[in-house]
Amino acid sequence: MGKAMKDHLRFAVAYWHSFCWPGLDPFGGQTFERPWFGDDMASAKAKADVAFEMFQLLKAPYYCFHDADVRPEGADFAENTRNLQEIVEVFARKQEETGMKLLWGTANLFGHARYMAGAATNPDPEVFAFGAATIKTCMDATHELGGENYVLWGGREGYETLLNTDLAREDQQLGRMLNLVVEYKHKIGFKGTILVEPKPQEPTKHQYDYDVATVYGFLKRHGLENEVKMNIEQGHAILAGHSFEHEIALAGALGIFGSIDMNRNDYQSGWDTDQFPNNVPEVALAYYHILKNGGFTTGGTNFDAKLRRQSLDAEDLLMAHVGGMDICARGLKAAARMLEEGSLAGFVEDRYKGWDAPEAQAMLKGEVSLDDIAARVEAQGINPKPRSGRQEYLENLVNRFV
Ligand code: GLO
Ligand code: NI
Ligand code: NI
Ligand code: NI
Repeated sequence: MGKAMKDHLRFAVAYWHSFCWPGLDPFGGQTFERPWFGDDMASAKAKADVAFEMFQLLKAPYYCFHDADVRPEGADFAENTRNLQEIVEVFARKQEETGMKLLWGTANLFGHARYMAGAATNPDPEVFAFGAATIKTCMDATHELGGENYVLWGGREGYETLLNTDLAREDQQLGRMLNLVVEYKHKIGFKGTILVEPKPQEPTKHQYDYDVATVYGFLKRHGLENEVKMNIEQGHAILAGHSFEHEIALAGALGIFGSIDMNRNDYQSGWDTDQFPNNVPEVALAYYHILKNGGFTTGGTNFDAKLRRQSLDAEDLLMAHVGGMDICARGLKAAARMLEEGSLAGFVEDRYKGWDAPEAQAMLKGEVSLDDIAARVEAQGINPKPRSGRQEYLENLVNRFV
């Protein structure tokens, strides 16, 4: 593989699940007690101390955060901005001291009640404005901290019922918001990548950024396909009825692969369970497609994973990340060995043979019509024999490398 393992994995710790998640679910409240929980500036700073201490223990090179994870909630936009700025100064100092880097920043446009009906797609233009202003502040913070990407997960951009929803209008609003983000990125000279994170449902019944294919159509519609890439999450791929590697491979094929949110939804999950990864063959297939696509350029492996409600001990948080890193390292090694061994490339080459021929190229390039093709098939007596696919052999291959 050349580079050291961790340079390929580019691990990041997610601030929200690690240091803010209190162990609640829709049926019960907080189960965790942490000394740094609290909604004032002193708690936010205590949280930053413990977060950077853990980042260093893990030797994770990166972290990621939402504004609302790291600063106390202010009474208005101006106070939010001041609070965030105070924390950005703390983070800048800590990055300097520890060598930790920011993989990406993002705005939480889903937690506060004002975003109950969405942010960019909210029917109220003042919510759109408040959301846009908040994104600006978070992009400034990300830029100041040398963030390598900026992420937009469409928190509540979706609908609860079509009967009160104007789909065309909401698509236009969402497209305008993303264009504002891209325009601002260029204005301030932010060199990082803008990433959209698809998810099919939860918290809304239907999320607009459903999956990679849907978001690609959206980007094309709004002229953004060369400006925006994807942050792909394992659990979201499963909820959309795909596999993680499907979403990664498709983004690679469309030229919009960016980064991953690593976690695990297993076959029983009906919602985003955000477990830490625990299945090496699955992880190996994901990294196989990432490596095949050239590896991470600006993205990385962000653990968007949280402790189970019963994991009361803070030590579990450290162990969960250690275990997750181990699973990813094993998956990456297996993926690299699959690529090195090379038999898959041979199978693929074999499977598509024949397309180099001039007649085949003419079909692909649109130089011949259906009439021309039919005439040639008849004249040459073309009558293809079935080709062997070796599915069973191929799908077992990964298990020989894990
Ligand atoms: C929720 C998402 C969420 C995002 C985060 C960063 O399901 O996975 O955690 O990753 O808001 O954009
Ligand atoms: Ni995520
Ligand atoms: Ni998620
Ligand atoms: Ni999450």
